[in-house]
Amino acid sequence: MLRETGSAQAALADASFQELCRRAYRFMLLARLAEDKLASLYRAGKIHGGVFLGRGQEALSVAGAMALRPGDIYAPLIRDAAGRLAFGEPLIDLFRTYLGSRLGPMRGRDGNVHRGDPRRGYLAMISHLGAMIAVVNGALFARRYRGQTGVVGLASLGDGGTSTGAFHEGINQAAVERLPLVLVIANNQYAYSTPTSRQFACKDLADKAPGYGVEAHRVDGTDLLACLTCLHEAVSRARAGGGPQLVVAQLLRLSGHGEHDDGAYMDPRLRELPLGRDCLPLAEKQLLQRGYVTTEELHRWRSEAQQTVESTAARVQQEPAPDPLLEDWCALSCRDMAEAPHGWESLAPGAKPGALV
Ligand SMILES: Cc1ncc(C[n+]2csc(CCOP(=O)(O)OP(=O)(O)O)c2C)c(N)n1
Repeated sequence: MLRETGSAQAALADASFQELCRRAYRFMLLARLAEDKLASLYRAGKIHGGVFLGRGQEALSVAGAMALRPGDIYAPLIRDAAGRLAFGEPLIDLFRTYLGSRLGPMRGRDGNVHRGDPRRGYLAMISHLGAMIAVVNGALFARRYRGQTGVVGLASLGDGGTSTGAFHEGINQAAVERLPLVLVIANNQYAYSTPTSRQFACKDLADKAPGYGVEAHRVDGTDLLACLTCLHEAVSRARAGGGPQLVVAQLLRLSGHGEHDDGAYMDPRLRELPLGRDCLPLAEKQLLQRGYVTTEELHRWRSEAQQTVESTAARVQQEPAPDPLLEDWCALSCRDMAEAPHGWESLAPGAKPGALV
């Protein structure tokens, strides 16, 4: 069955919906300002790996994470900085990973986004292209075998990811096993430089859902209020035993694939369509129109978020890089990642990381 997201906040009481919108907007804003800062650090040659941004996808990203509860499973992708923050990741982890700080969750060994906190159900991504669906399924099976109920797993995906075998296997398995999986597809019109016309032949990606026997939801990914409502609905249905839910959002990637890519292949006419709108100013307009915020609050929030971003970036730039002589070189997989206290503040510079294993 296909569900269109119509009336906002139908399932949510008005006061709590207002609070949800306000919080969601602040995470979107913080993510946008932080990513703008990362882009400028990249241009200044301060970041050695690639930089992959979620500009234009913050509303969808934040809505997915905010629909979850503690104990749920969250598998974000490269465009989910906003969702990661909303799921509880400290802002400093974003900067520490990109800037290669030894105090970061990956101890400076990953240059961009493969971080997580598995003990909290926050999974580190393997690959962008559908690989995380099976991992979320596995985590949901584990909860089921332990007798834990009411847990939902949310996996993020791009339109390109839906063309892979991993997508087919993952969604099919979730459907057959009626796992509480919410699969959120950000159809941002390109998979790197490949347009959707070269990616799939169905009219809409939501059309794939009935073939697998799962419920689909379509949403305008530029509209924060619609995203919050839709994701709340999808997560609630999965939690209530409705089986996997496929959410398909229409939006546009507002940057290149990464900051190394100018996106010159993108059709400029897409920016003129509703899906080409920037969700951040649109959210501001919506919140003001509904009387959920005042102009003064918006100004204050922006300046506070900018200060937080600047001070975090400055602090991380002073932190040590990994020392090859001290590293245990467990690549990206080691017991520390799953078992050490969140963040690596506890690991004093000079201490041997392997000591925690
Ligand atoms: C198995 C695999 N093949 C190729 C890549 C390189 N790659 C990373 S992202 C990407 C495009 C993904 O497009 P889409 O799923 O639409 O997500 P978007 O980047 O648009 O958010 C590619 C080809 C990869 N990470 N993994």
